[in-house]
Amino acid sequence: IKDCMRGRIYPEEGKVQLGGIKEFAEKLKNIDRIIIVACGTSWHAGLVGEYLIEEYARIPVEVEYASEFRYRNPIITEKDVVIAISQSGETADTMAAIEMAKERGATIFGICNVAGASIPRLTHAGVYTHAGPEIGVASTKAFTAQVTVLTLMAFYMAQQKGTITTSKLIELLTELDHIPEKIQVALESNELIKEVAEKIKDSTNCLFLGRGSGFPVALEGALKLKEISYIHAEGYPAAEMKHGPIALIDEEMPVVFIATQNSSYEKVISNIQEVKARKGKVIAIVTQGDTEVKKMADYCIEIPDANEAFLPLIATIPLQLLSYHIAVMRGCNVDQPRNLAKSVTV
Ligand code: F1P
Repeated sequence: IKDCMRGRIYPEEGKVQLGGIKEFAEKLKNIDRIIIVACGTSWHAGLVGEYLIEEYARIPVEVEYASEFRYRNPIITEKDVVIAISQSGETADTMAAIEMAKERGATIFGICNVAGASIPRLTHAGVYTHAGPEIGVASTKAFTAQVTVLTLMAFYMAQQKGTITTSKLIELLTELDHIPEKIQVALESNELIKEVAEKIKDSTNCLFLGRGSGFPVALEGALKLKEISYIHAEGYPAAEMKHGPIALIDEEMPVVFIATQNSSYEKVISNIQEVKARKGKVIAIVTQGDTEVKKMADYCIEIPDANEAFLPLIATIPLQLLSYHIAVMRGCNVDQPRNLAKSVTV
């Protein structure tokens, strides 16, 4: 967290420095809009970025699948900043989206793993995650690192625009500084997660539901399960459940809820009730010490309490572990899933 390339946080002073984009500090005060382009897991990180940038820097954000955006004729101006996110730095769709936005005058920032890849060469500025290459094909630590960089970017932009007070930044940066310890605590649920995996490993479908910053976490949980265990899984905003997916719920359907004690807690509880009323199996990621969700859920996995801004950094970890254990139990190769390439270059 402290050592993203040329980036540093000063919790005591309430200050963020991001060397990689510092030449654009002035421009950031006057931009109209940010467009985030990415694919797969990186796109989910982009959705977390949207939540954070809009919440703290008050800049409108659009998050686009690069694979779709590149073939549209989008309206882009010189006052737009495009943030391209890619673990490999080689994804062809993301590169094509950057080239198109650049031709139309946008400023391009990149969030990639390391220098030397193709995408950083196409951008005007950027921040490296330095997470190291993923050993497996499916992105895991890359997601955490991308979200960390986006968090720093959101706070940096808020600082530049004056949309956040120093005391609020001190509070947020102090908490951010302790997120690695909270992730460590989340990892301690590994044995329990293995037990849950055993119970649902033979399912053919699985739903993941969350609200607010928990929604991209739900999408990412579903994608990991699909990618490495080949179970059909869908992520939805919890409130969308009643607009379709609810028809699928019966005793055979595990539903994973991001049900931590954040702004949408009460609403998520009522979504859980709706699933239980239809005999769905509920697995809930809850805040340590929770009692309400525990009364209803079949399995609860606790994570430490955190500001909603940092929820994706912590809540994604148990979902990655859940997919991992299910995949291993089903005899799947977690590092080399069928049909998936590490860099999608065509
Ligand atoms: C995007 C991505 C990954 C996914 C898989 C295929 O890659 O969709 O999120 O796990 O490896 O590619 P990238 O642009 O982030 O390298």
